[in-house]
Amino acid sequence: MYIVFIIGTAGSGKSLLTGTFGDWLKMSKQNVSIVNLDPGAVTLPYSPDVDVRNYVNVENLMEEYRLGPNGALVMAADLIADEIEKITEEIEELRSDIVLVDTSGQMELFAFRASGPYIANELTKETKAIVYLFDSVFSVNPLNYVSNLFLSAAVYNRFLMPQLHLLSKCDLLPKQEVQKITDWSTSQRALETSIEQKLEGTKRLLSIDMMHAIYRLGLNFRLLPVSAKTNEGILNVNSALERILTGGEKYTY
Ligand SMILES: Nc1nc2c(ncn2[C@@H]2O[C@H](COP(=O)(O)OP(=O)(O)O)[C@@H](O)[C@H]2O)c(=O)[nH]1
Ligand SMILES: [Mg+2]
Repeated sequence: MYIVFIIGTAGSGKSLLTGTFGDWLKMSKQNVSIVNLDPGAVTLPYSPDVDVRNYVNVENLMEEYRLGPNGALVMAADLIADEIEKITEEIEELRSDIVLVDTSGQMELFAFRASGPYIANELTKETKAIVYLFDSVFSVNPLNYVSNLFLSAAVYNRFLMPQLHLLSKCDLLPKQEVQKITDWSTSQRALETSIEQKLEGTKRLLSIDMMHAIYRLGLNFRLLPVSAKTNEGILNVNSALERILTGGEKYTY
């Protein structure tokens, strides 16, 4: 069994990609299950096989502890850790070959609290990977793009799992814009040129410095464009994931 955590900033398309990719894997005759780890999800674009909302209820927490929605979400994120054995049992009973895990809408609840990496590590002892989403529309600006690179590096440092980086919602940008952003991910020169064209003043200096730091630290990597609306790029995403998880084999024979 392989476990894939989908992570990205709020609204970057985690839930929809979880659903779309799950459907795509099913159509490819792969034995896939979906886990919802977002206690704050109101509606989901898929029906989860395991749902953390059956274990923690944000509305009850708000009432019981007189918390606002944010406080309750933080508390819920930590309470999931106490239920990890039961959730793991539920996942193992599914006997799937690949499990997609949709994480909290607000990324920091999963990535930047103690409970997130604990949950990720304890959730079965199977082989795991992270899919990190760069929102296309947000990433058009080179300063946003480099900022997001640092965020993805922070996620990597927190989980220390193989990480695949996707440019999500690529259907929302013209083809040449998508190409430009993916070029930034493989060519420092391309990124530098765009920073010089699009930014000035402090933003330009900051972006250049951050870009140099990224290349010095080896944090750069290839971004794969994907759309959960049109399915564009899904095949590439799957091939890259297979390479990471299985060395290029299918999950289910
Ligand atoms: N056009 C387009 N919209 C998307 C795509 N993926 C997600 N969305 C929309 O973006 C919004 C946020 O998506 P969601 O999956 O809930 O993001 P999450 O907060 O990361 O789980 C929703 O309105 C989705 O319908 C995509 O690939 N293309
Ligand atoms: Mg979501």
